Amino acid sequence: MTLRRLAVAAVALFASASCFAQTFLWNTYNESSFSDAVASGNSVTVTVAANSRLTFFTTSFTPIALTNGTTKMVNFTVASTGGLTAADTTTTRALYAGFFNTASTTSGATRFADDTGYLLRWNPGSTGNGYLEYQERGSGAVNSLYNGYTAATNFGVGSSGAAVELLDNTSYTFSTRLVMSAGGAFSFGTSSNSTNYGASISGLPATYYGYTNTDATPVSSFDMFAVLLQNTTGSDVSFTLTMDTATLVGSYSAVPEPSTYAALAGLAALGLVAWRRRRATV
Ligand SMILES: [Ca+2]
Ligand SMILES: [Ca+2]
Repeated sequence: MTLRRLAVAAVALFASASCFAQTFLWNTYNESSFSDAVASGNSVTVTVAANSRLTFFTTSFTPIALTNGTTKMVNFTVASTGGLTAADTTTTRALYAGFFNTASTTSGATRFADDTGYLLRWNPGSTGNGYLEYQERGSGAVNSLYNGYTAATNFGVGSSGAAVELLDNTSYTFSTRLVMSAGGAFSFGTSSNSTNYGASISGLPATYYGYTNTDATPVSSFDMFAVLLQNTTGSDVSFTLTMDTATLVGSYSAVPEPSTYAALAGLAALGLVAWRRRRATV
């Protein structure tokens, strides 16, 4: 390899570092205690004990800061060997996902108490037809991402709102659109159509598209992403969450290890210096 090619390759490697360095560190909370750094990577699987709820969350990414007039997409896929089908339709909801602001407290046994944000819930419904709803969490709430919210509001689904229950052993891809209007109001999407929805779920017989009304007093920065699974069965279940990196790039990026950047920057600098010296002597 010529020195020039080495320099070009080094620069390209450095430029792409923020794209491939999507290393999420995952933690769990079982409503009584935290387990930190239980898994890492874009696709992870955890065990949810029988008749329990597990919160599965990460803070290892550059915060999503929604300035006025911006939209951010976050996509992820979930599957569970149990806990989704025939969930308790009167007192519990099977699957939740949320975007939160940690108030810069991300460790300790009461770290959730000061968190704010939004929680989406796939509600299995009382008639067998599930739907998406959301709630806003206020600060000073109890130390659980399951509690401490405003009343739930159904997502608007227009005329395309037919939905069914989520099933066990099936992969569902959630696509979420976080919108901050020019005037500073937050919403999940602006319409239930396929291009402006706030949340869609594919994997159902028909893709679900929904959106929320605007929140004029929004949470505008999110530094924690969480998924909660309610295992309503009497057996432990396996739950897998996969982040869609293709969509995360450009929305927000995980933070590479500082040593990675330092090494790549050093390699790029050395390559450029060598190339310039070689050119100067030709
Ligand atoms: Ca906190
Ligand atoms: Ca609000």
